[in-house]
Amino acid sequence: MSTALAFDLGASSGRALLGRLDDGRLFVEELHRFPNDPVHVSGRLHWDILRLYHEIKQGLLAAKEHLSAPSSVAIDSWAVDFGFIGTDGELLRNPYHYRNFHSPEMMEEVLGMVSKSEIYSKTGIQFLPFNTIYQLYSIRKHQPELLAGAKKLLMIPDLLRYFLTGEMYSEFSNASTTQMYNPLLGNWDQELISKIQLPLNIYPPVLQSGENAGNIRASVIQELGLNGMTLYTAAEHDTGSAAVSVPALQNQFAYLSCGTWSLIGTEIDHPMMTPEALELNFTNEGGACGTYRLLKNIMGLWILQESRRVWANKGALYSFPELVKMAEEAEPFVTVIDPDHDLFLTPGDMPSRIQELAKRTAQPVPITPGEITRCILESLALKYRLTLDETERVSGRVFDGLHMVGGGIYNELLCQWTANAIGRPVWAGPAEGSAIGNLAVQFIARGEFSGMMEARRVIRNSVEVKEYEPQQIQRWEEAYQAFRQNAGISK
Ligand code: LFR
Repeated sequence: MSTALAFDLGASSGRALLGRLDDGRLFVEELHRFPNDPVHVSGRLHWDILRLYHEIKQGLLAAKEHLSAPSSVAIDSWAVDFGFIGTDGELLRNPYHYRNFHSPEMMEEVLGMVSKSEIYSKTGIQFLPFNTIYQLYSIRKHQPELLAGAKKLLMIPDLLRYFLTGEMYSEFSNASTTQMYNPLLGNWDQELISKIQLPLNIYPPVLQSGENAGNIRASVIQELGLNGMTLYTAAEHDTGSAAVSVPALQNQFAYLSCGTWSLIGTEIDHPMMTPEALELNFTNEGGACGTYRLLKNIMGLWILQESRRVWANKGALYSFPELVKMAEEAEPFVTVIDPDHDLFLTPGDMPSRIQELAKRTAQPVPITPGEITRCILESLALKYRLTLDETERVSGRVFDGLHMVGGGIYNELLCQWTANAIGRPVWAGPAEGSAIGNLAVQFIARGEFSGMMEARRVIRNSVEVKEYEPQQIQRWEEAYQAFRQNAGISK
């Protein structure tokens, strides 16, 4: 029996999925699910990394007890964040959350030292103020003692792997999101790193996805009573794993990985670092099997998750399905916002921020949770339309529909509105995209899939893919034109 274990850590929860290959189909079973609650300490937002490691151990224990115990394991997580290892091999400080937000000035300062076009020509990565490079620059400026004590920098999955194996490696898909990795050199860009006076020697060797990343330490094997298990690198950036899971049968397709973030784009073989891609701030993140993701980040369901949290704190706890139902009943196309407005990046009172933006753009102010949820979901669907059009422009491709993967597909209204907004079908599934992609990479590494094509064929045969046909196309086209005006989107 061929089984593998995937740990997929998202911004609000993590999960361990056991995948079993049987007769050309992939069977998936969730063994463990746990919250991932960031913690505010002294005004800073941290990931609770030791708790996450504890949960990984719980997942390993559950897998060990399983009838078909896995022989390999891999970890993926969100990108850009990291921890430092000191000279004694210990973790220095708890890693910061990228929404801790080291302020946009850090990116501006770095761009004063190296031009945007130079950084882009070296990395191909979109400019987001929380990219590792700007976080590191901020640490150099404000906490130089921390950087001085750092022997190695490990991204979140690297760090968890290190706790398990004692070996320090980085991985291509996640390393690319630092905006310090040069895909043309196939390595960290030392010239860029030295131009902004960051340390040169703290970046570990970069493995590709699907490489052997070491054995679990004897002490961990003993503690958990494990039989040996090989640790592989997945596409350790969750979006990279999600892309592997897209059950597309042709090789030029558009996808939307829909969760806390919405990542929309297409898979390409070589980074496209063109002036147009730079102007539209498209990224070329590294992927599995040497692929790249030409895509853009859209703020995503984060705005709704935070709104829900704020309402709950005020004593009104709604489930997501309740919010979606209220949105469906609210009046259509009253107010739209640009979900990517800076106002929405940091945690906080999203309903008030939406109301503030509505006022600033002279639109009716949504009041009720139904009105606010409707505003968020319509605005997201319309932003997907804009970004899909841009993806076609930058890639020179034409897409006849959009694949949606990730937990966001449980929101059927959003799937339908996305189909309406793009005027093309949406194919939704799988929901556990990142974990399934993580498993697929392990099976590729083990030679049980010949490559991505076969992985996608098997996934297509194994998961439900729901098709949404576009409706009310004319109405949504008009709404799209109004969105571009009202949300202040000129291009
Ligand atoms: C999605 C994701 C995005 C990345 C953001 C921050 O989970 O990994 O791809 O831009 O989180 O790391």
